[in-house]
Amino acid sequence: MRFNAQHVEQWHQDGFLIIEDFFAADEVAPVLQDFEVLYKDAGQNLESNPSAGCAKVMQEGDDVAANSALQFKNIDTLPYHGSSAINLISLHPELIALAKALLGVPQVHLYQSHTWAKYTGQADYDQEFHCDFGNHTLTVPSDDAAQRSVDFVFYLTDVTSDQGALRYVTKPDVEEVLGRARLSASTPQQQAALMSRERAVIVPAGGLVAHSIDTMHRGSNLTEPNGRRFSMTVGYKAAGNDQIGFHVWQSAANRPWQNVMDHASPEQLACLGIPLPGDSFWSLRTLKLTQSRWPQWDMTPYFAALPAS
Ligand SMILES: O=C(O)CCC(=O)C(=O)O
Ligand SMILES: [Fe+2]
Repeated sequence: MRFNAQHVEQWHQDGFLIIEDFFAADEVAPVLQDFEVLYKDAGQNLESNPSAGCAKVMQEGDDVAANSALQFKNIDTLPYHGSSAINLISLHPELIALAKALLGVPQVHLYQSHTWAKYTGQADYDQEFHCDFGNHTLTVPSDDAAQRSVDFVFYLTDVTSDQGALRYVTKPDVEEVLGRARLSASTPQQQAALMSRERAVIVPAGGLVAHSIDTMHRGSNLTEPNGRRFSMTVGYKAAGNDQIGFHVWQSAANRPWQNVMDHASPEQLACLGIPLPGDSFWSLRTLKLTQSRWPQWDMTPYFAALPAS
C-alpha cells in the first residue's frame, strides 16, 4: 500500500493530500518517454521566438482568451497514442485503491484522464484561485465527500516552485481567511487573502497530489528558463454517481482504445464502465460480439464466468 489512514484523514481535513513518491522511478520512466514522443514538437515552436524559454507574463490589456488557449495547449485525453504505460497509469491499482479509500466507497469510476505539457514562455500559466466544480458538475460539490470526487494530479518531471507548482490553500485556512468555507473568491481582496496562505505542490517526478472539486487552488507560471512541466490529471468518482462528469469515453470510438483494452485487468476496465466477469450483461452473444470488436483483448475471465446454460 502506498498510503495509510493518516493520508485519508488529511485529505478529508485539508482537502489536499501530497504523496511525494507515489509512483516509482520505473513507473515514471516509460510514461515520460511517451510524453517525449507525444510532445516532441510542442516546446520547439518557441524557438522562432527571440525570447524563447523565457517566462511569458500577462500584461494589463493582453488578450486573456488567447493566453487561455495557449495555457491549455498540449492536453491529450485517454486513450493515448502511446505505450501501455501511459494508457494504464491513470488506472494503476494503487490509484484505484487510494480513490476508493478517500471516497470511502467500494467501486469507483474514472471520469477524467488527461495529459498536460507546460513550457516556460508558451503561456502565462498563472491563474486565480478557483475550485474545479464548475466543469465537473451542473450543481455544486456535495456535502458528502463520497458524492464528490477525487482529483489526482501527478507529475512526470520534477516540479519546483518556478516550474508551475500548483498553489493551494487548505480548507481550514480558506475558512479562516475568507470567514467560512467558500467555493469562489471573486474580489482582489479575497484573492490576496488566499495568497497569504498558499502552499505549493513541490514534488519530484512520481509525486502525486489528491484534492477534489471543492478545493481552492491555482495554476502558477513557469519562470525557470527553458522549464517544462509534464503532468496527468486523473479524476475518480463513486461508481453510479451521475452528477459528476468530464470526459465521455464512449464518444471517442475511433480513438486507440486497444491500447487500454488489450492490457487492462477486469478491475481496471470496470472503472471505465465495462462490467466485471460474471455480470449479467455478459451473455454468449455480448461476449462474442465484444471479442470481435477487440480481438486482442484477453476475455478469458469473462467467458469463464459465464454460467453454464
Ligand atoms: O496545472 C495546474 O497546476 C493547475 C491548473 C488548474 O487548476 C486548472 O486549470 O483548473
Ligand atoms: Fe483547477
